[in-house]
Amino acid sequence: MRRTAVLAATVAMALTGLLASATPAIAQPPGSTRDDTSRGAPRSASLTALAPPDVSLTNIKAHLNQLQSIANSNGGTRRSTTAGYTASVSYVEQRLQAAGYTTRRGTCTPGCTSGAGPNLIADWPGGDENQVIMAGAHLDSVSAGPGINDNGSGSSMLLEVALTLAAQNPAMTKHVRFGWWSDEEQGLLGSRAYVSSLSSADRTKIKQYLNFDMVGSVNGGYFINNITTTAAADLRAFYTNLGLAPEENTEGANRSDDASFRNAGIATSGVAAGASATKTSAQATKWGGTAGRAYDPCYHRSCDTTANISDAHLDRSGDALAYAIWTQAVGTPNSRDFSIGASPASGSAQAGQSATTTISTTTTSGTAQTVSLSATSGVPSGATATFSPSSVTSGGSSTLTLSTSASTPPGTYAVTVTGTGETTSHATTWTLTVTGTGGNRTFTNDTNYTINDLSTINSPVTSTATGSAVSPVQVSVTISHTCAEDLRIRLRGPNGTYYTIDSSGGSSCTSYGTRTYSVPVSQQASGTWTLQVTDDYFIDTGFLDSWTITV
Ligand code: DTR
Ligand code: ZN
Ligand code: ZN
Repeated sequence: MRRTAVLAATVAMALTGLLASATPAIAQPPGSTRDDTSRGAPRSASLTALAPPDVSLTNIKAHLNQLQSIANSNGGTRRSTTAGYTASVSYVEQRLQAAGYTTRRGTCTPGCTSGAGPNLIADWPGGDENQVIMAGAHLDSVSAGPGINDNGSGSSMLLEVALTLAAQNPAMTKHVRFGWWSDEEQGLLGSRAYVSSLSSADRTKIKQYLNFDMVGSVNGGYFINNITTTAAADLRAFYTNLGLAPEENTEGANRSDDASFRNAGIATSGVAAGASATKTSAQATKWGGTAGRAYDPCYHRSCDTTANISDAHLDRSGDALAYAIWTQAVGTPNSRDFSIGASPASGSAQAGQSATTTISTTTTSGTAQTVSLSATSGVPSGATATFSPSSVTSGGSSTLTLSTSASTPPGTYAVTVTGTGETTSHATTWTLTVTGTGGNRTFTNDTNYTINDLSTINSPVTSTATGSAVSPVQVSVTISHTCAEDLRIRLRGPNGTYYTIDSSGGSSCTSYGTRTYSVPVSQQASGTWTLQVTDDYFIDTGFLDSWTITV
């Protein structure tokens, strides 16, 4: 099937009637509109909607043929640890790059099979980077065969959807990312490595992950993962509107890469046509095919070749993904809009103390609007978030103070700050690390510094303690010097403030030895603390042996 021309409709509601296409490709669920108000942030009323495209089956099959010939020239397999796998990565990567994608190879570590090739990640530039919609497929096969249905089908379909998005280049509201996973057949290892490589803030930005594994089974069915959830809503609506009565993917539950994302708290769904389980007679009645036979009789076998594909299932899976992406991430950006950000983007506080960041807003289109600020998720227990002021005119900024309590559990928290404006709302993430009171907060410089007459030495230590210094800080100094009264000792904090902790002068000399000081301070704990020792008088000399500070 070829792609149809891009349809632009000025009013979203008009789409339903327009799309009475002869092919099953552009199905519009009954009563749906292009406005996703029901799923989250409201959009402006005057959207120019763009029809989801009919993804080319011919092109998907051309990619499948490429993967088949890659297997043929590499011992009949595309297993993650083989040249057939890396050649598959190169093929997909090269097509994506030519289309304008930003691609990245992600090393399959930690936890992957030794020698496994990389994951491939592709970002389509544009859309709100804080709202990432992801789709993925594993690109590796088992060693027994070329893996054309499992999972050349999902990989090729995903590639063609990505290329169609690039060719159409529509305005994007959300950011779209695609992933081709390594080492799935060894235990979902590539996708797990990818998810664990993300910071918690970046994980939080992924609002949904859709998985495509075995989407062209010759005797297939129409299965959707987590079919009753919000993440499945568009895929389900697409198949339901074709009258295909999709079912839950029970056979594939927790057996593909969506599990890696779901385990990290990300909403997931996906499409599958089935593996080695048997088609029931009820399914054969409603979907066609042969009851009592496996969905894919060549599952994990050498006969999983280009002959082992159902075109109808393959075709519909691509159109279903395009439908989901276009519904959720394509549209004309709001004509009156703002953006929001946190600077710094991360901070830390010891339990019981507070941290601050500046939340700034910018008018990105149209006139400025009132934006009220709130911390909508991620605030740790025992902590409170306060905005000063609590509402700004876009262009303005506010100070967010997060006050923790002694009972706040140590950990890293992705605090979502939502700005609710007049036409729309946007969120940003501030990553807050709460440290326990018990971590290492004591640092020592053991280097000897010779103290000459009428001169000054500086001995630094680097503190890695987080949050504010606990006042008074404790300082212990060991000096070998025959006249402590000669010495003036100062402590310099990371922010440059000097504290005099011992003054010179006196009528007689005592030897210094080890002395301790409690120094009231008001500044951060981390950074360079410097002990400065000045010898103000002649005759006696010595050396600074070591000093220790507890912040
Ligand atoms: N990821 C498949 C695992 C799997 C098993 N049954 C199903 C059903 C539908 C989709 C996937 C699966 C594999 O790679 O072997
Ligand atoms: Zn698979
Ligand atoms: Zn498999």
